[in-house]
Amino acid sequence: AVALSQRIVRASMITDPSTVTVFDKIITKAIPAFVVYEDEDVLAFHDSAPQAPVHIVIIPKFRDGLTGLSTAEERHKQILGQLLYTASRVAKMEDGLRDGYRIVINEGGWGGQTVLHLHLHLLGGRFMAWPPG
Ligand code: D5M
Repeated sequence: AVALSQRIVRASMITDPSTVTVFDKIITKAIPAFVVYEDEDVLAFHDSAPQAPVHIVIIPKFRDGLTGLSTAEERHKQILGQLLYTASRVAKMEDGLRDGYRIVINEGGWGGQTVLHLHLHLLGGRFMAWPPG
């Protein structure tokens, strides 16, 4: 019951998809982040509320309507591939992920999404239980 109420609180944090999110501020360096990888298209940085010993967020630098996975369109196929490929590359750089890791995309209220800018979670450094919470 506690977990469900937390989820509902998280779901209610989702607001207007046209708004600037905290990730825009990280992209423009208006707020600091521990960046582990960056190129023209994607940015990877430490999650500020880590759920595992290694917890990295990977985002497209240009949101282009991708508030989440549910708004993906044909034109997004390349960036979607780049995000997963980046996860694979970043995972290789992280000692704590040598024994495996988990990729998560939280989508929508019941998926536990709080930031309306598509992002992958790269988690590891401990055994990742299944099913997830
Ligand atoms: O994941 C959104 C994630 O974004 C959540 O795990 C916290 C993280 N977050 C939020 N603000 C920051 C800053 N400023 N730096 C680093 N990480 C941040 P979701 O899947 O939408 O719940």
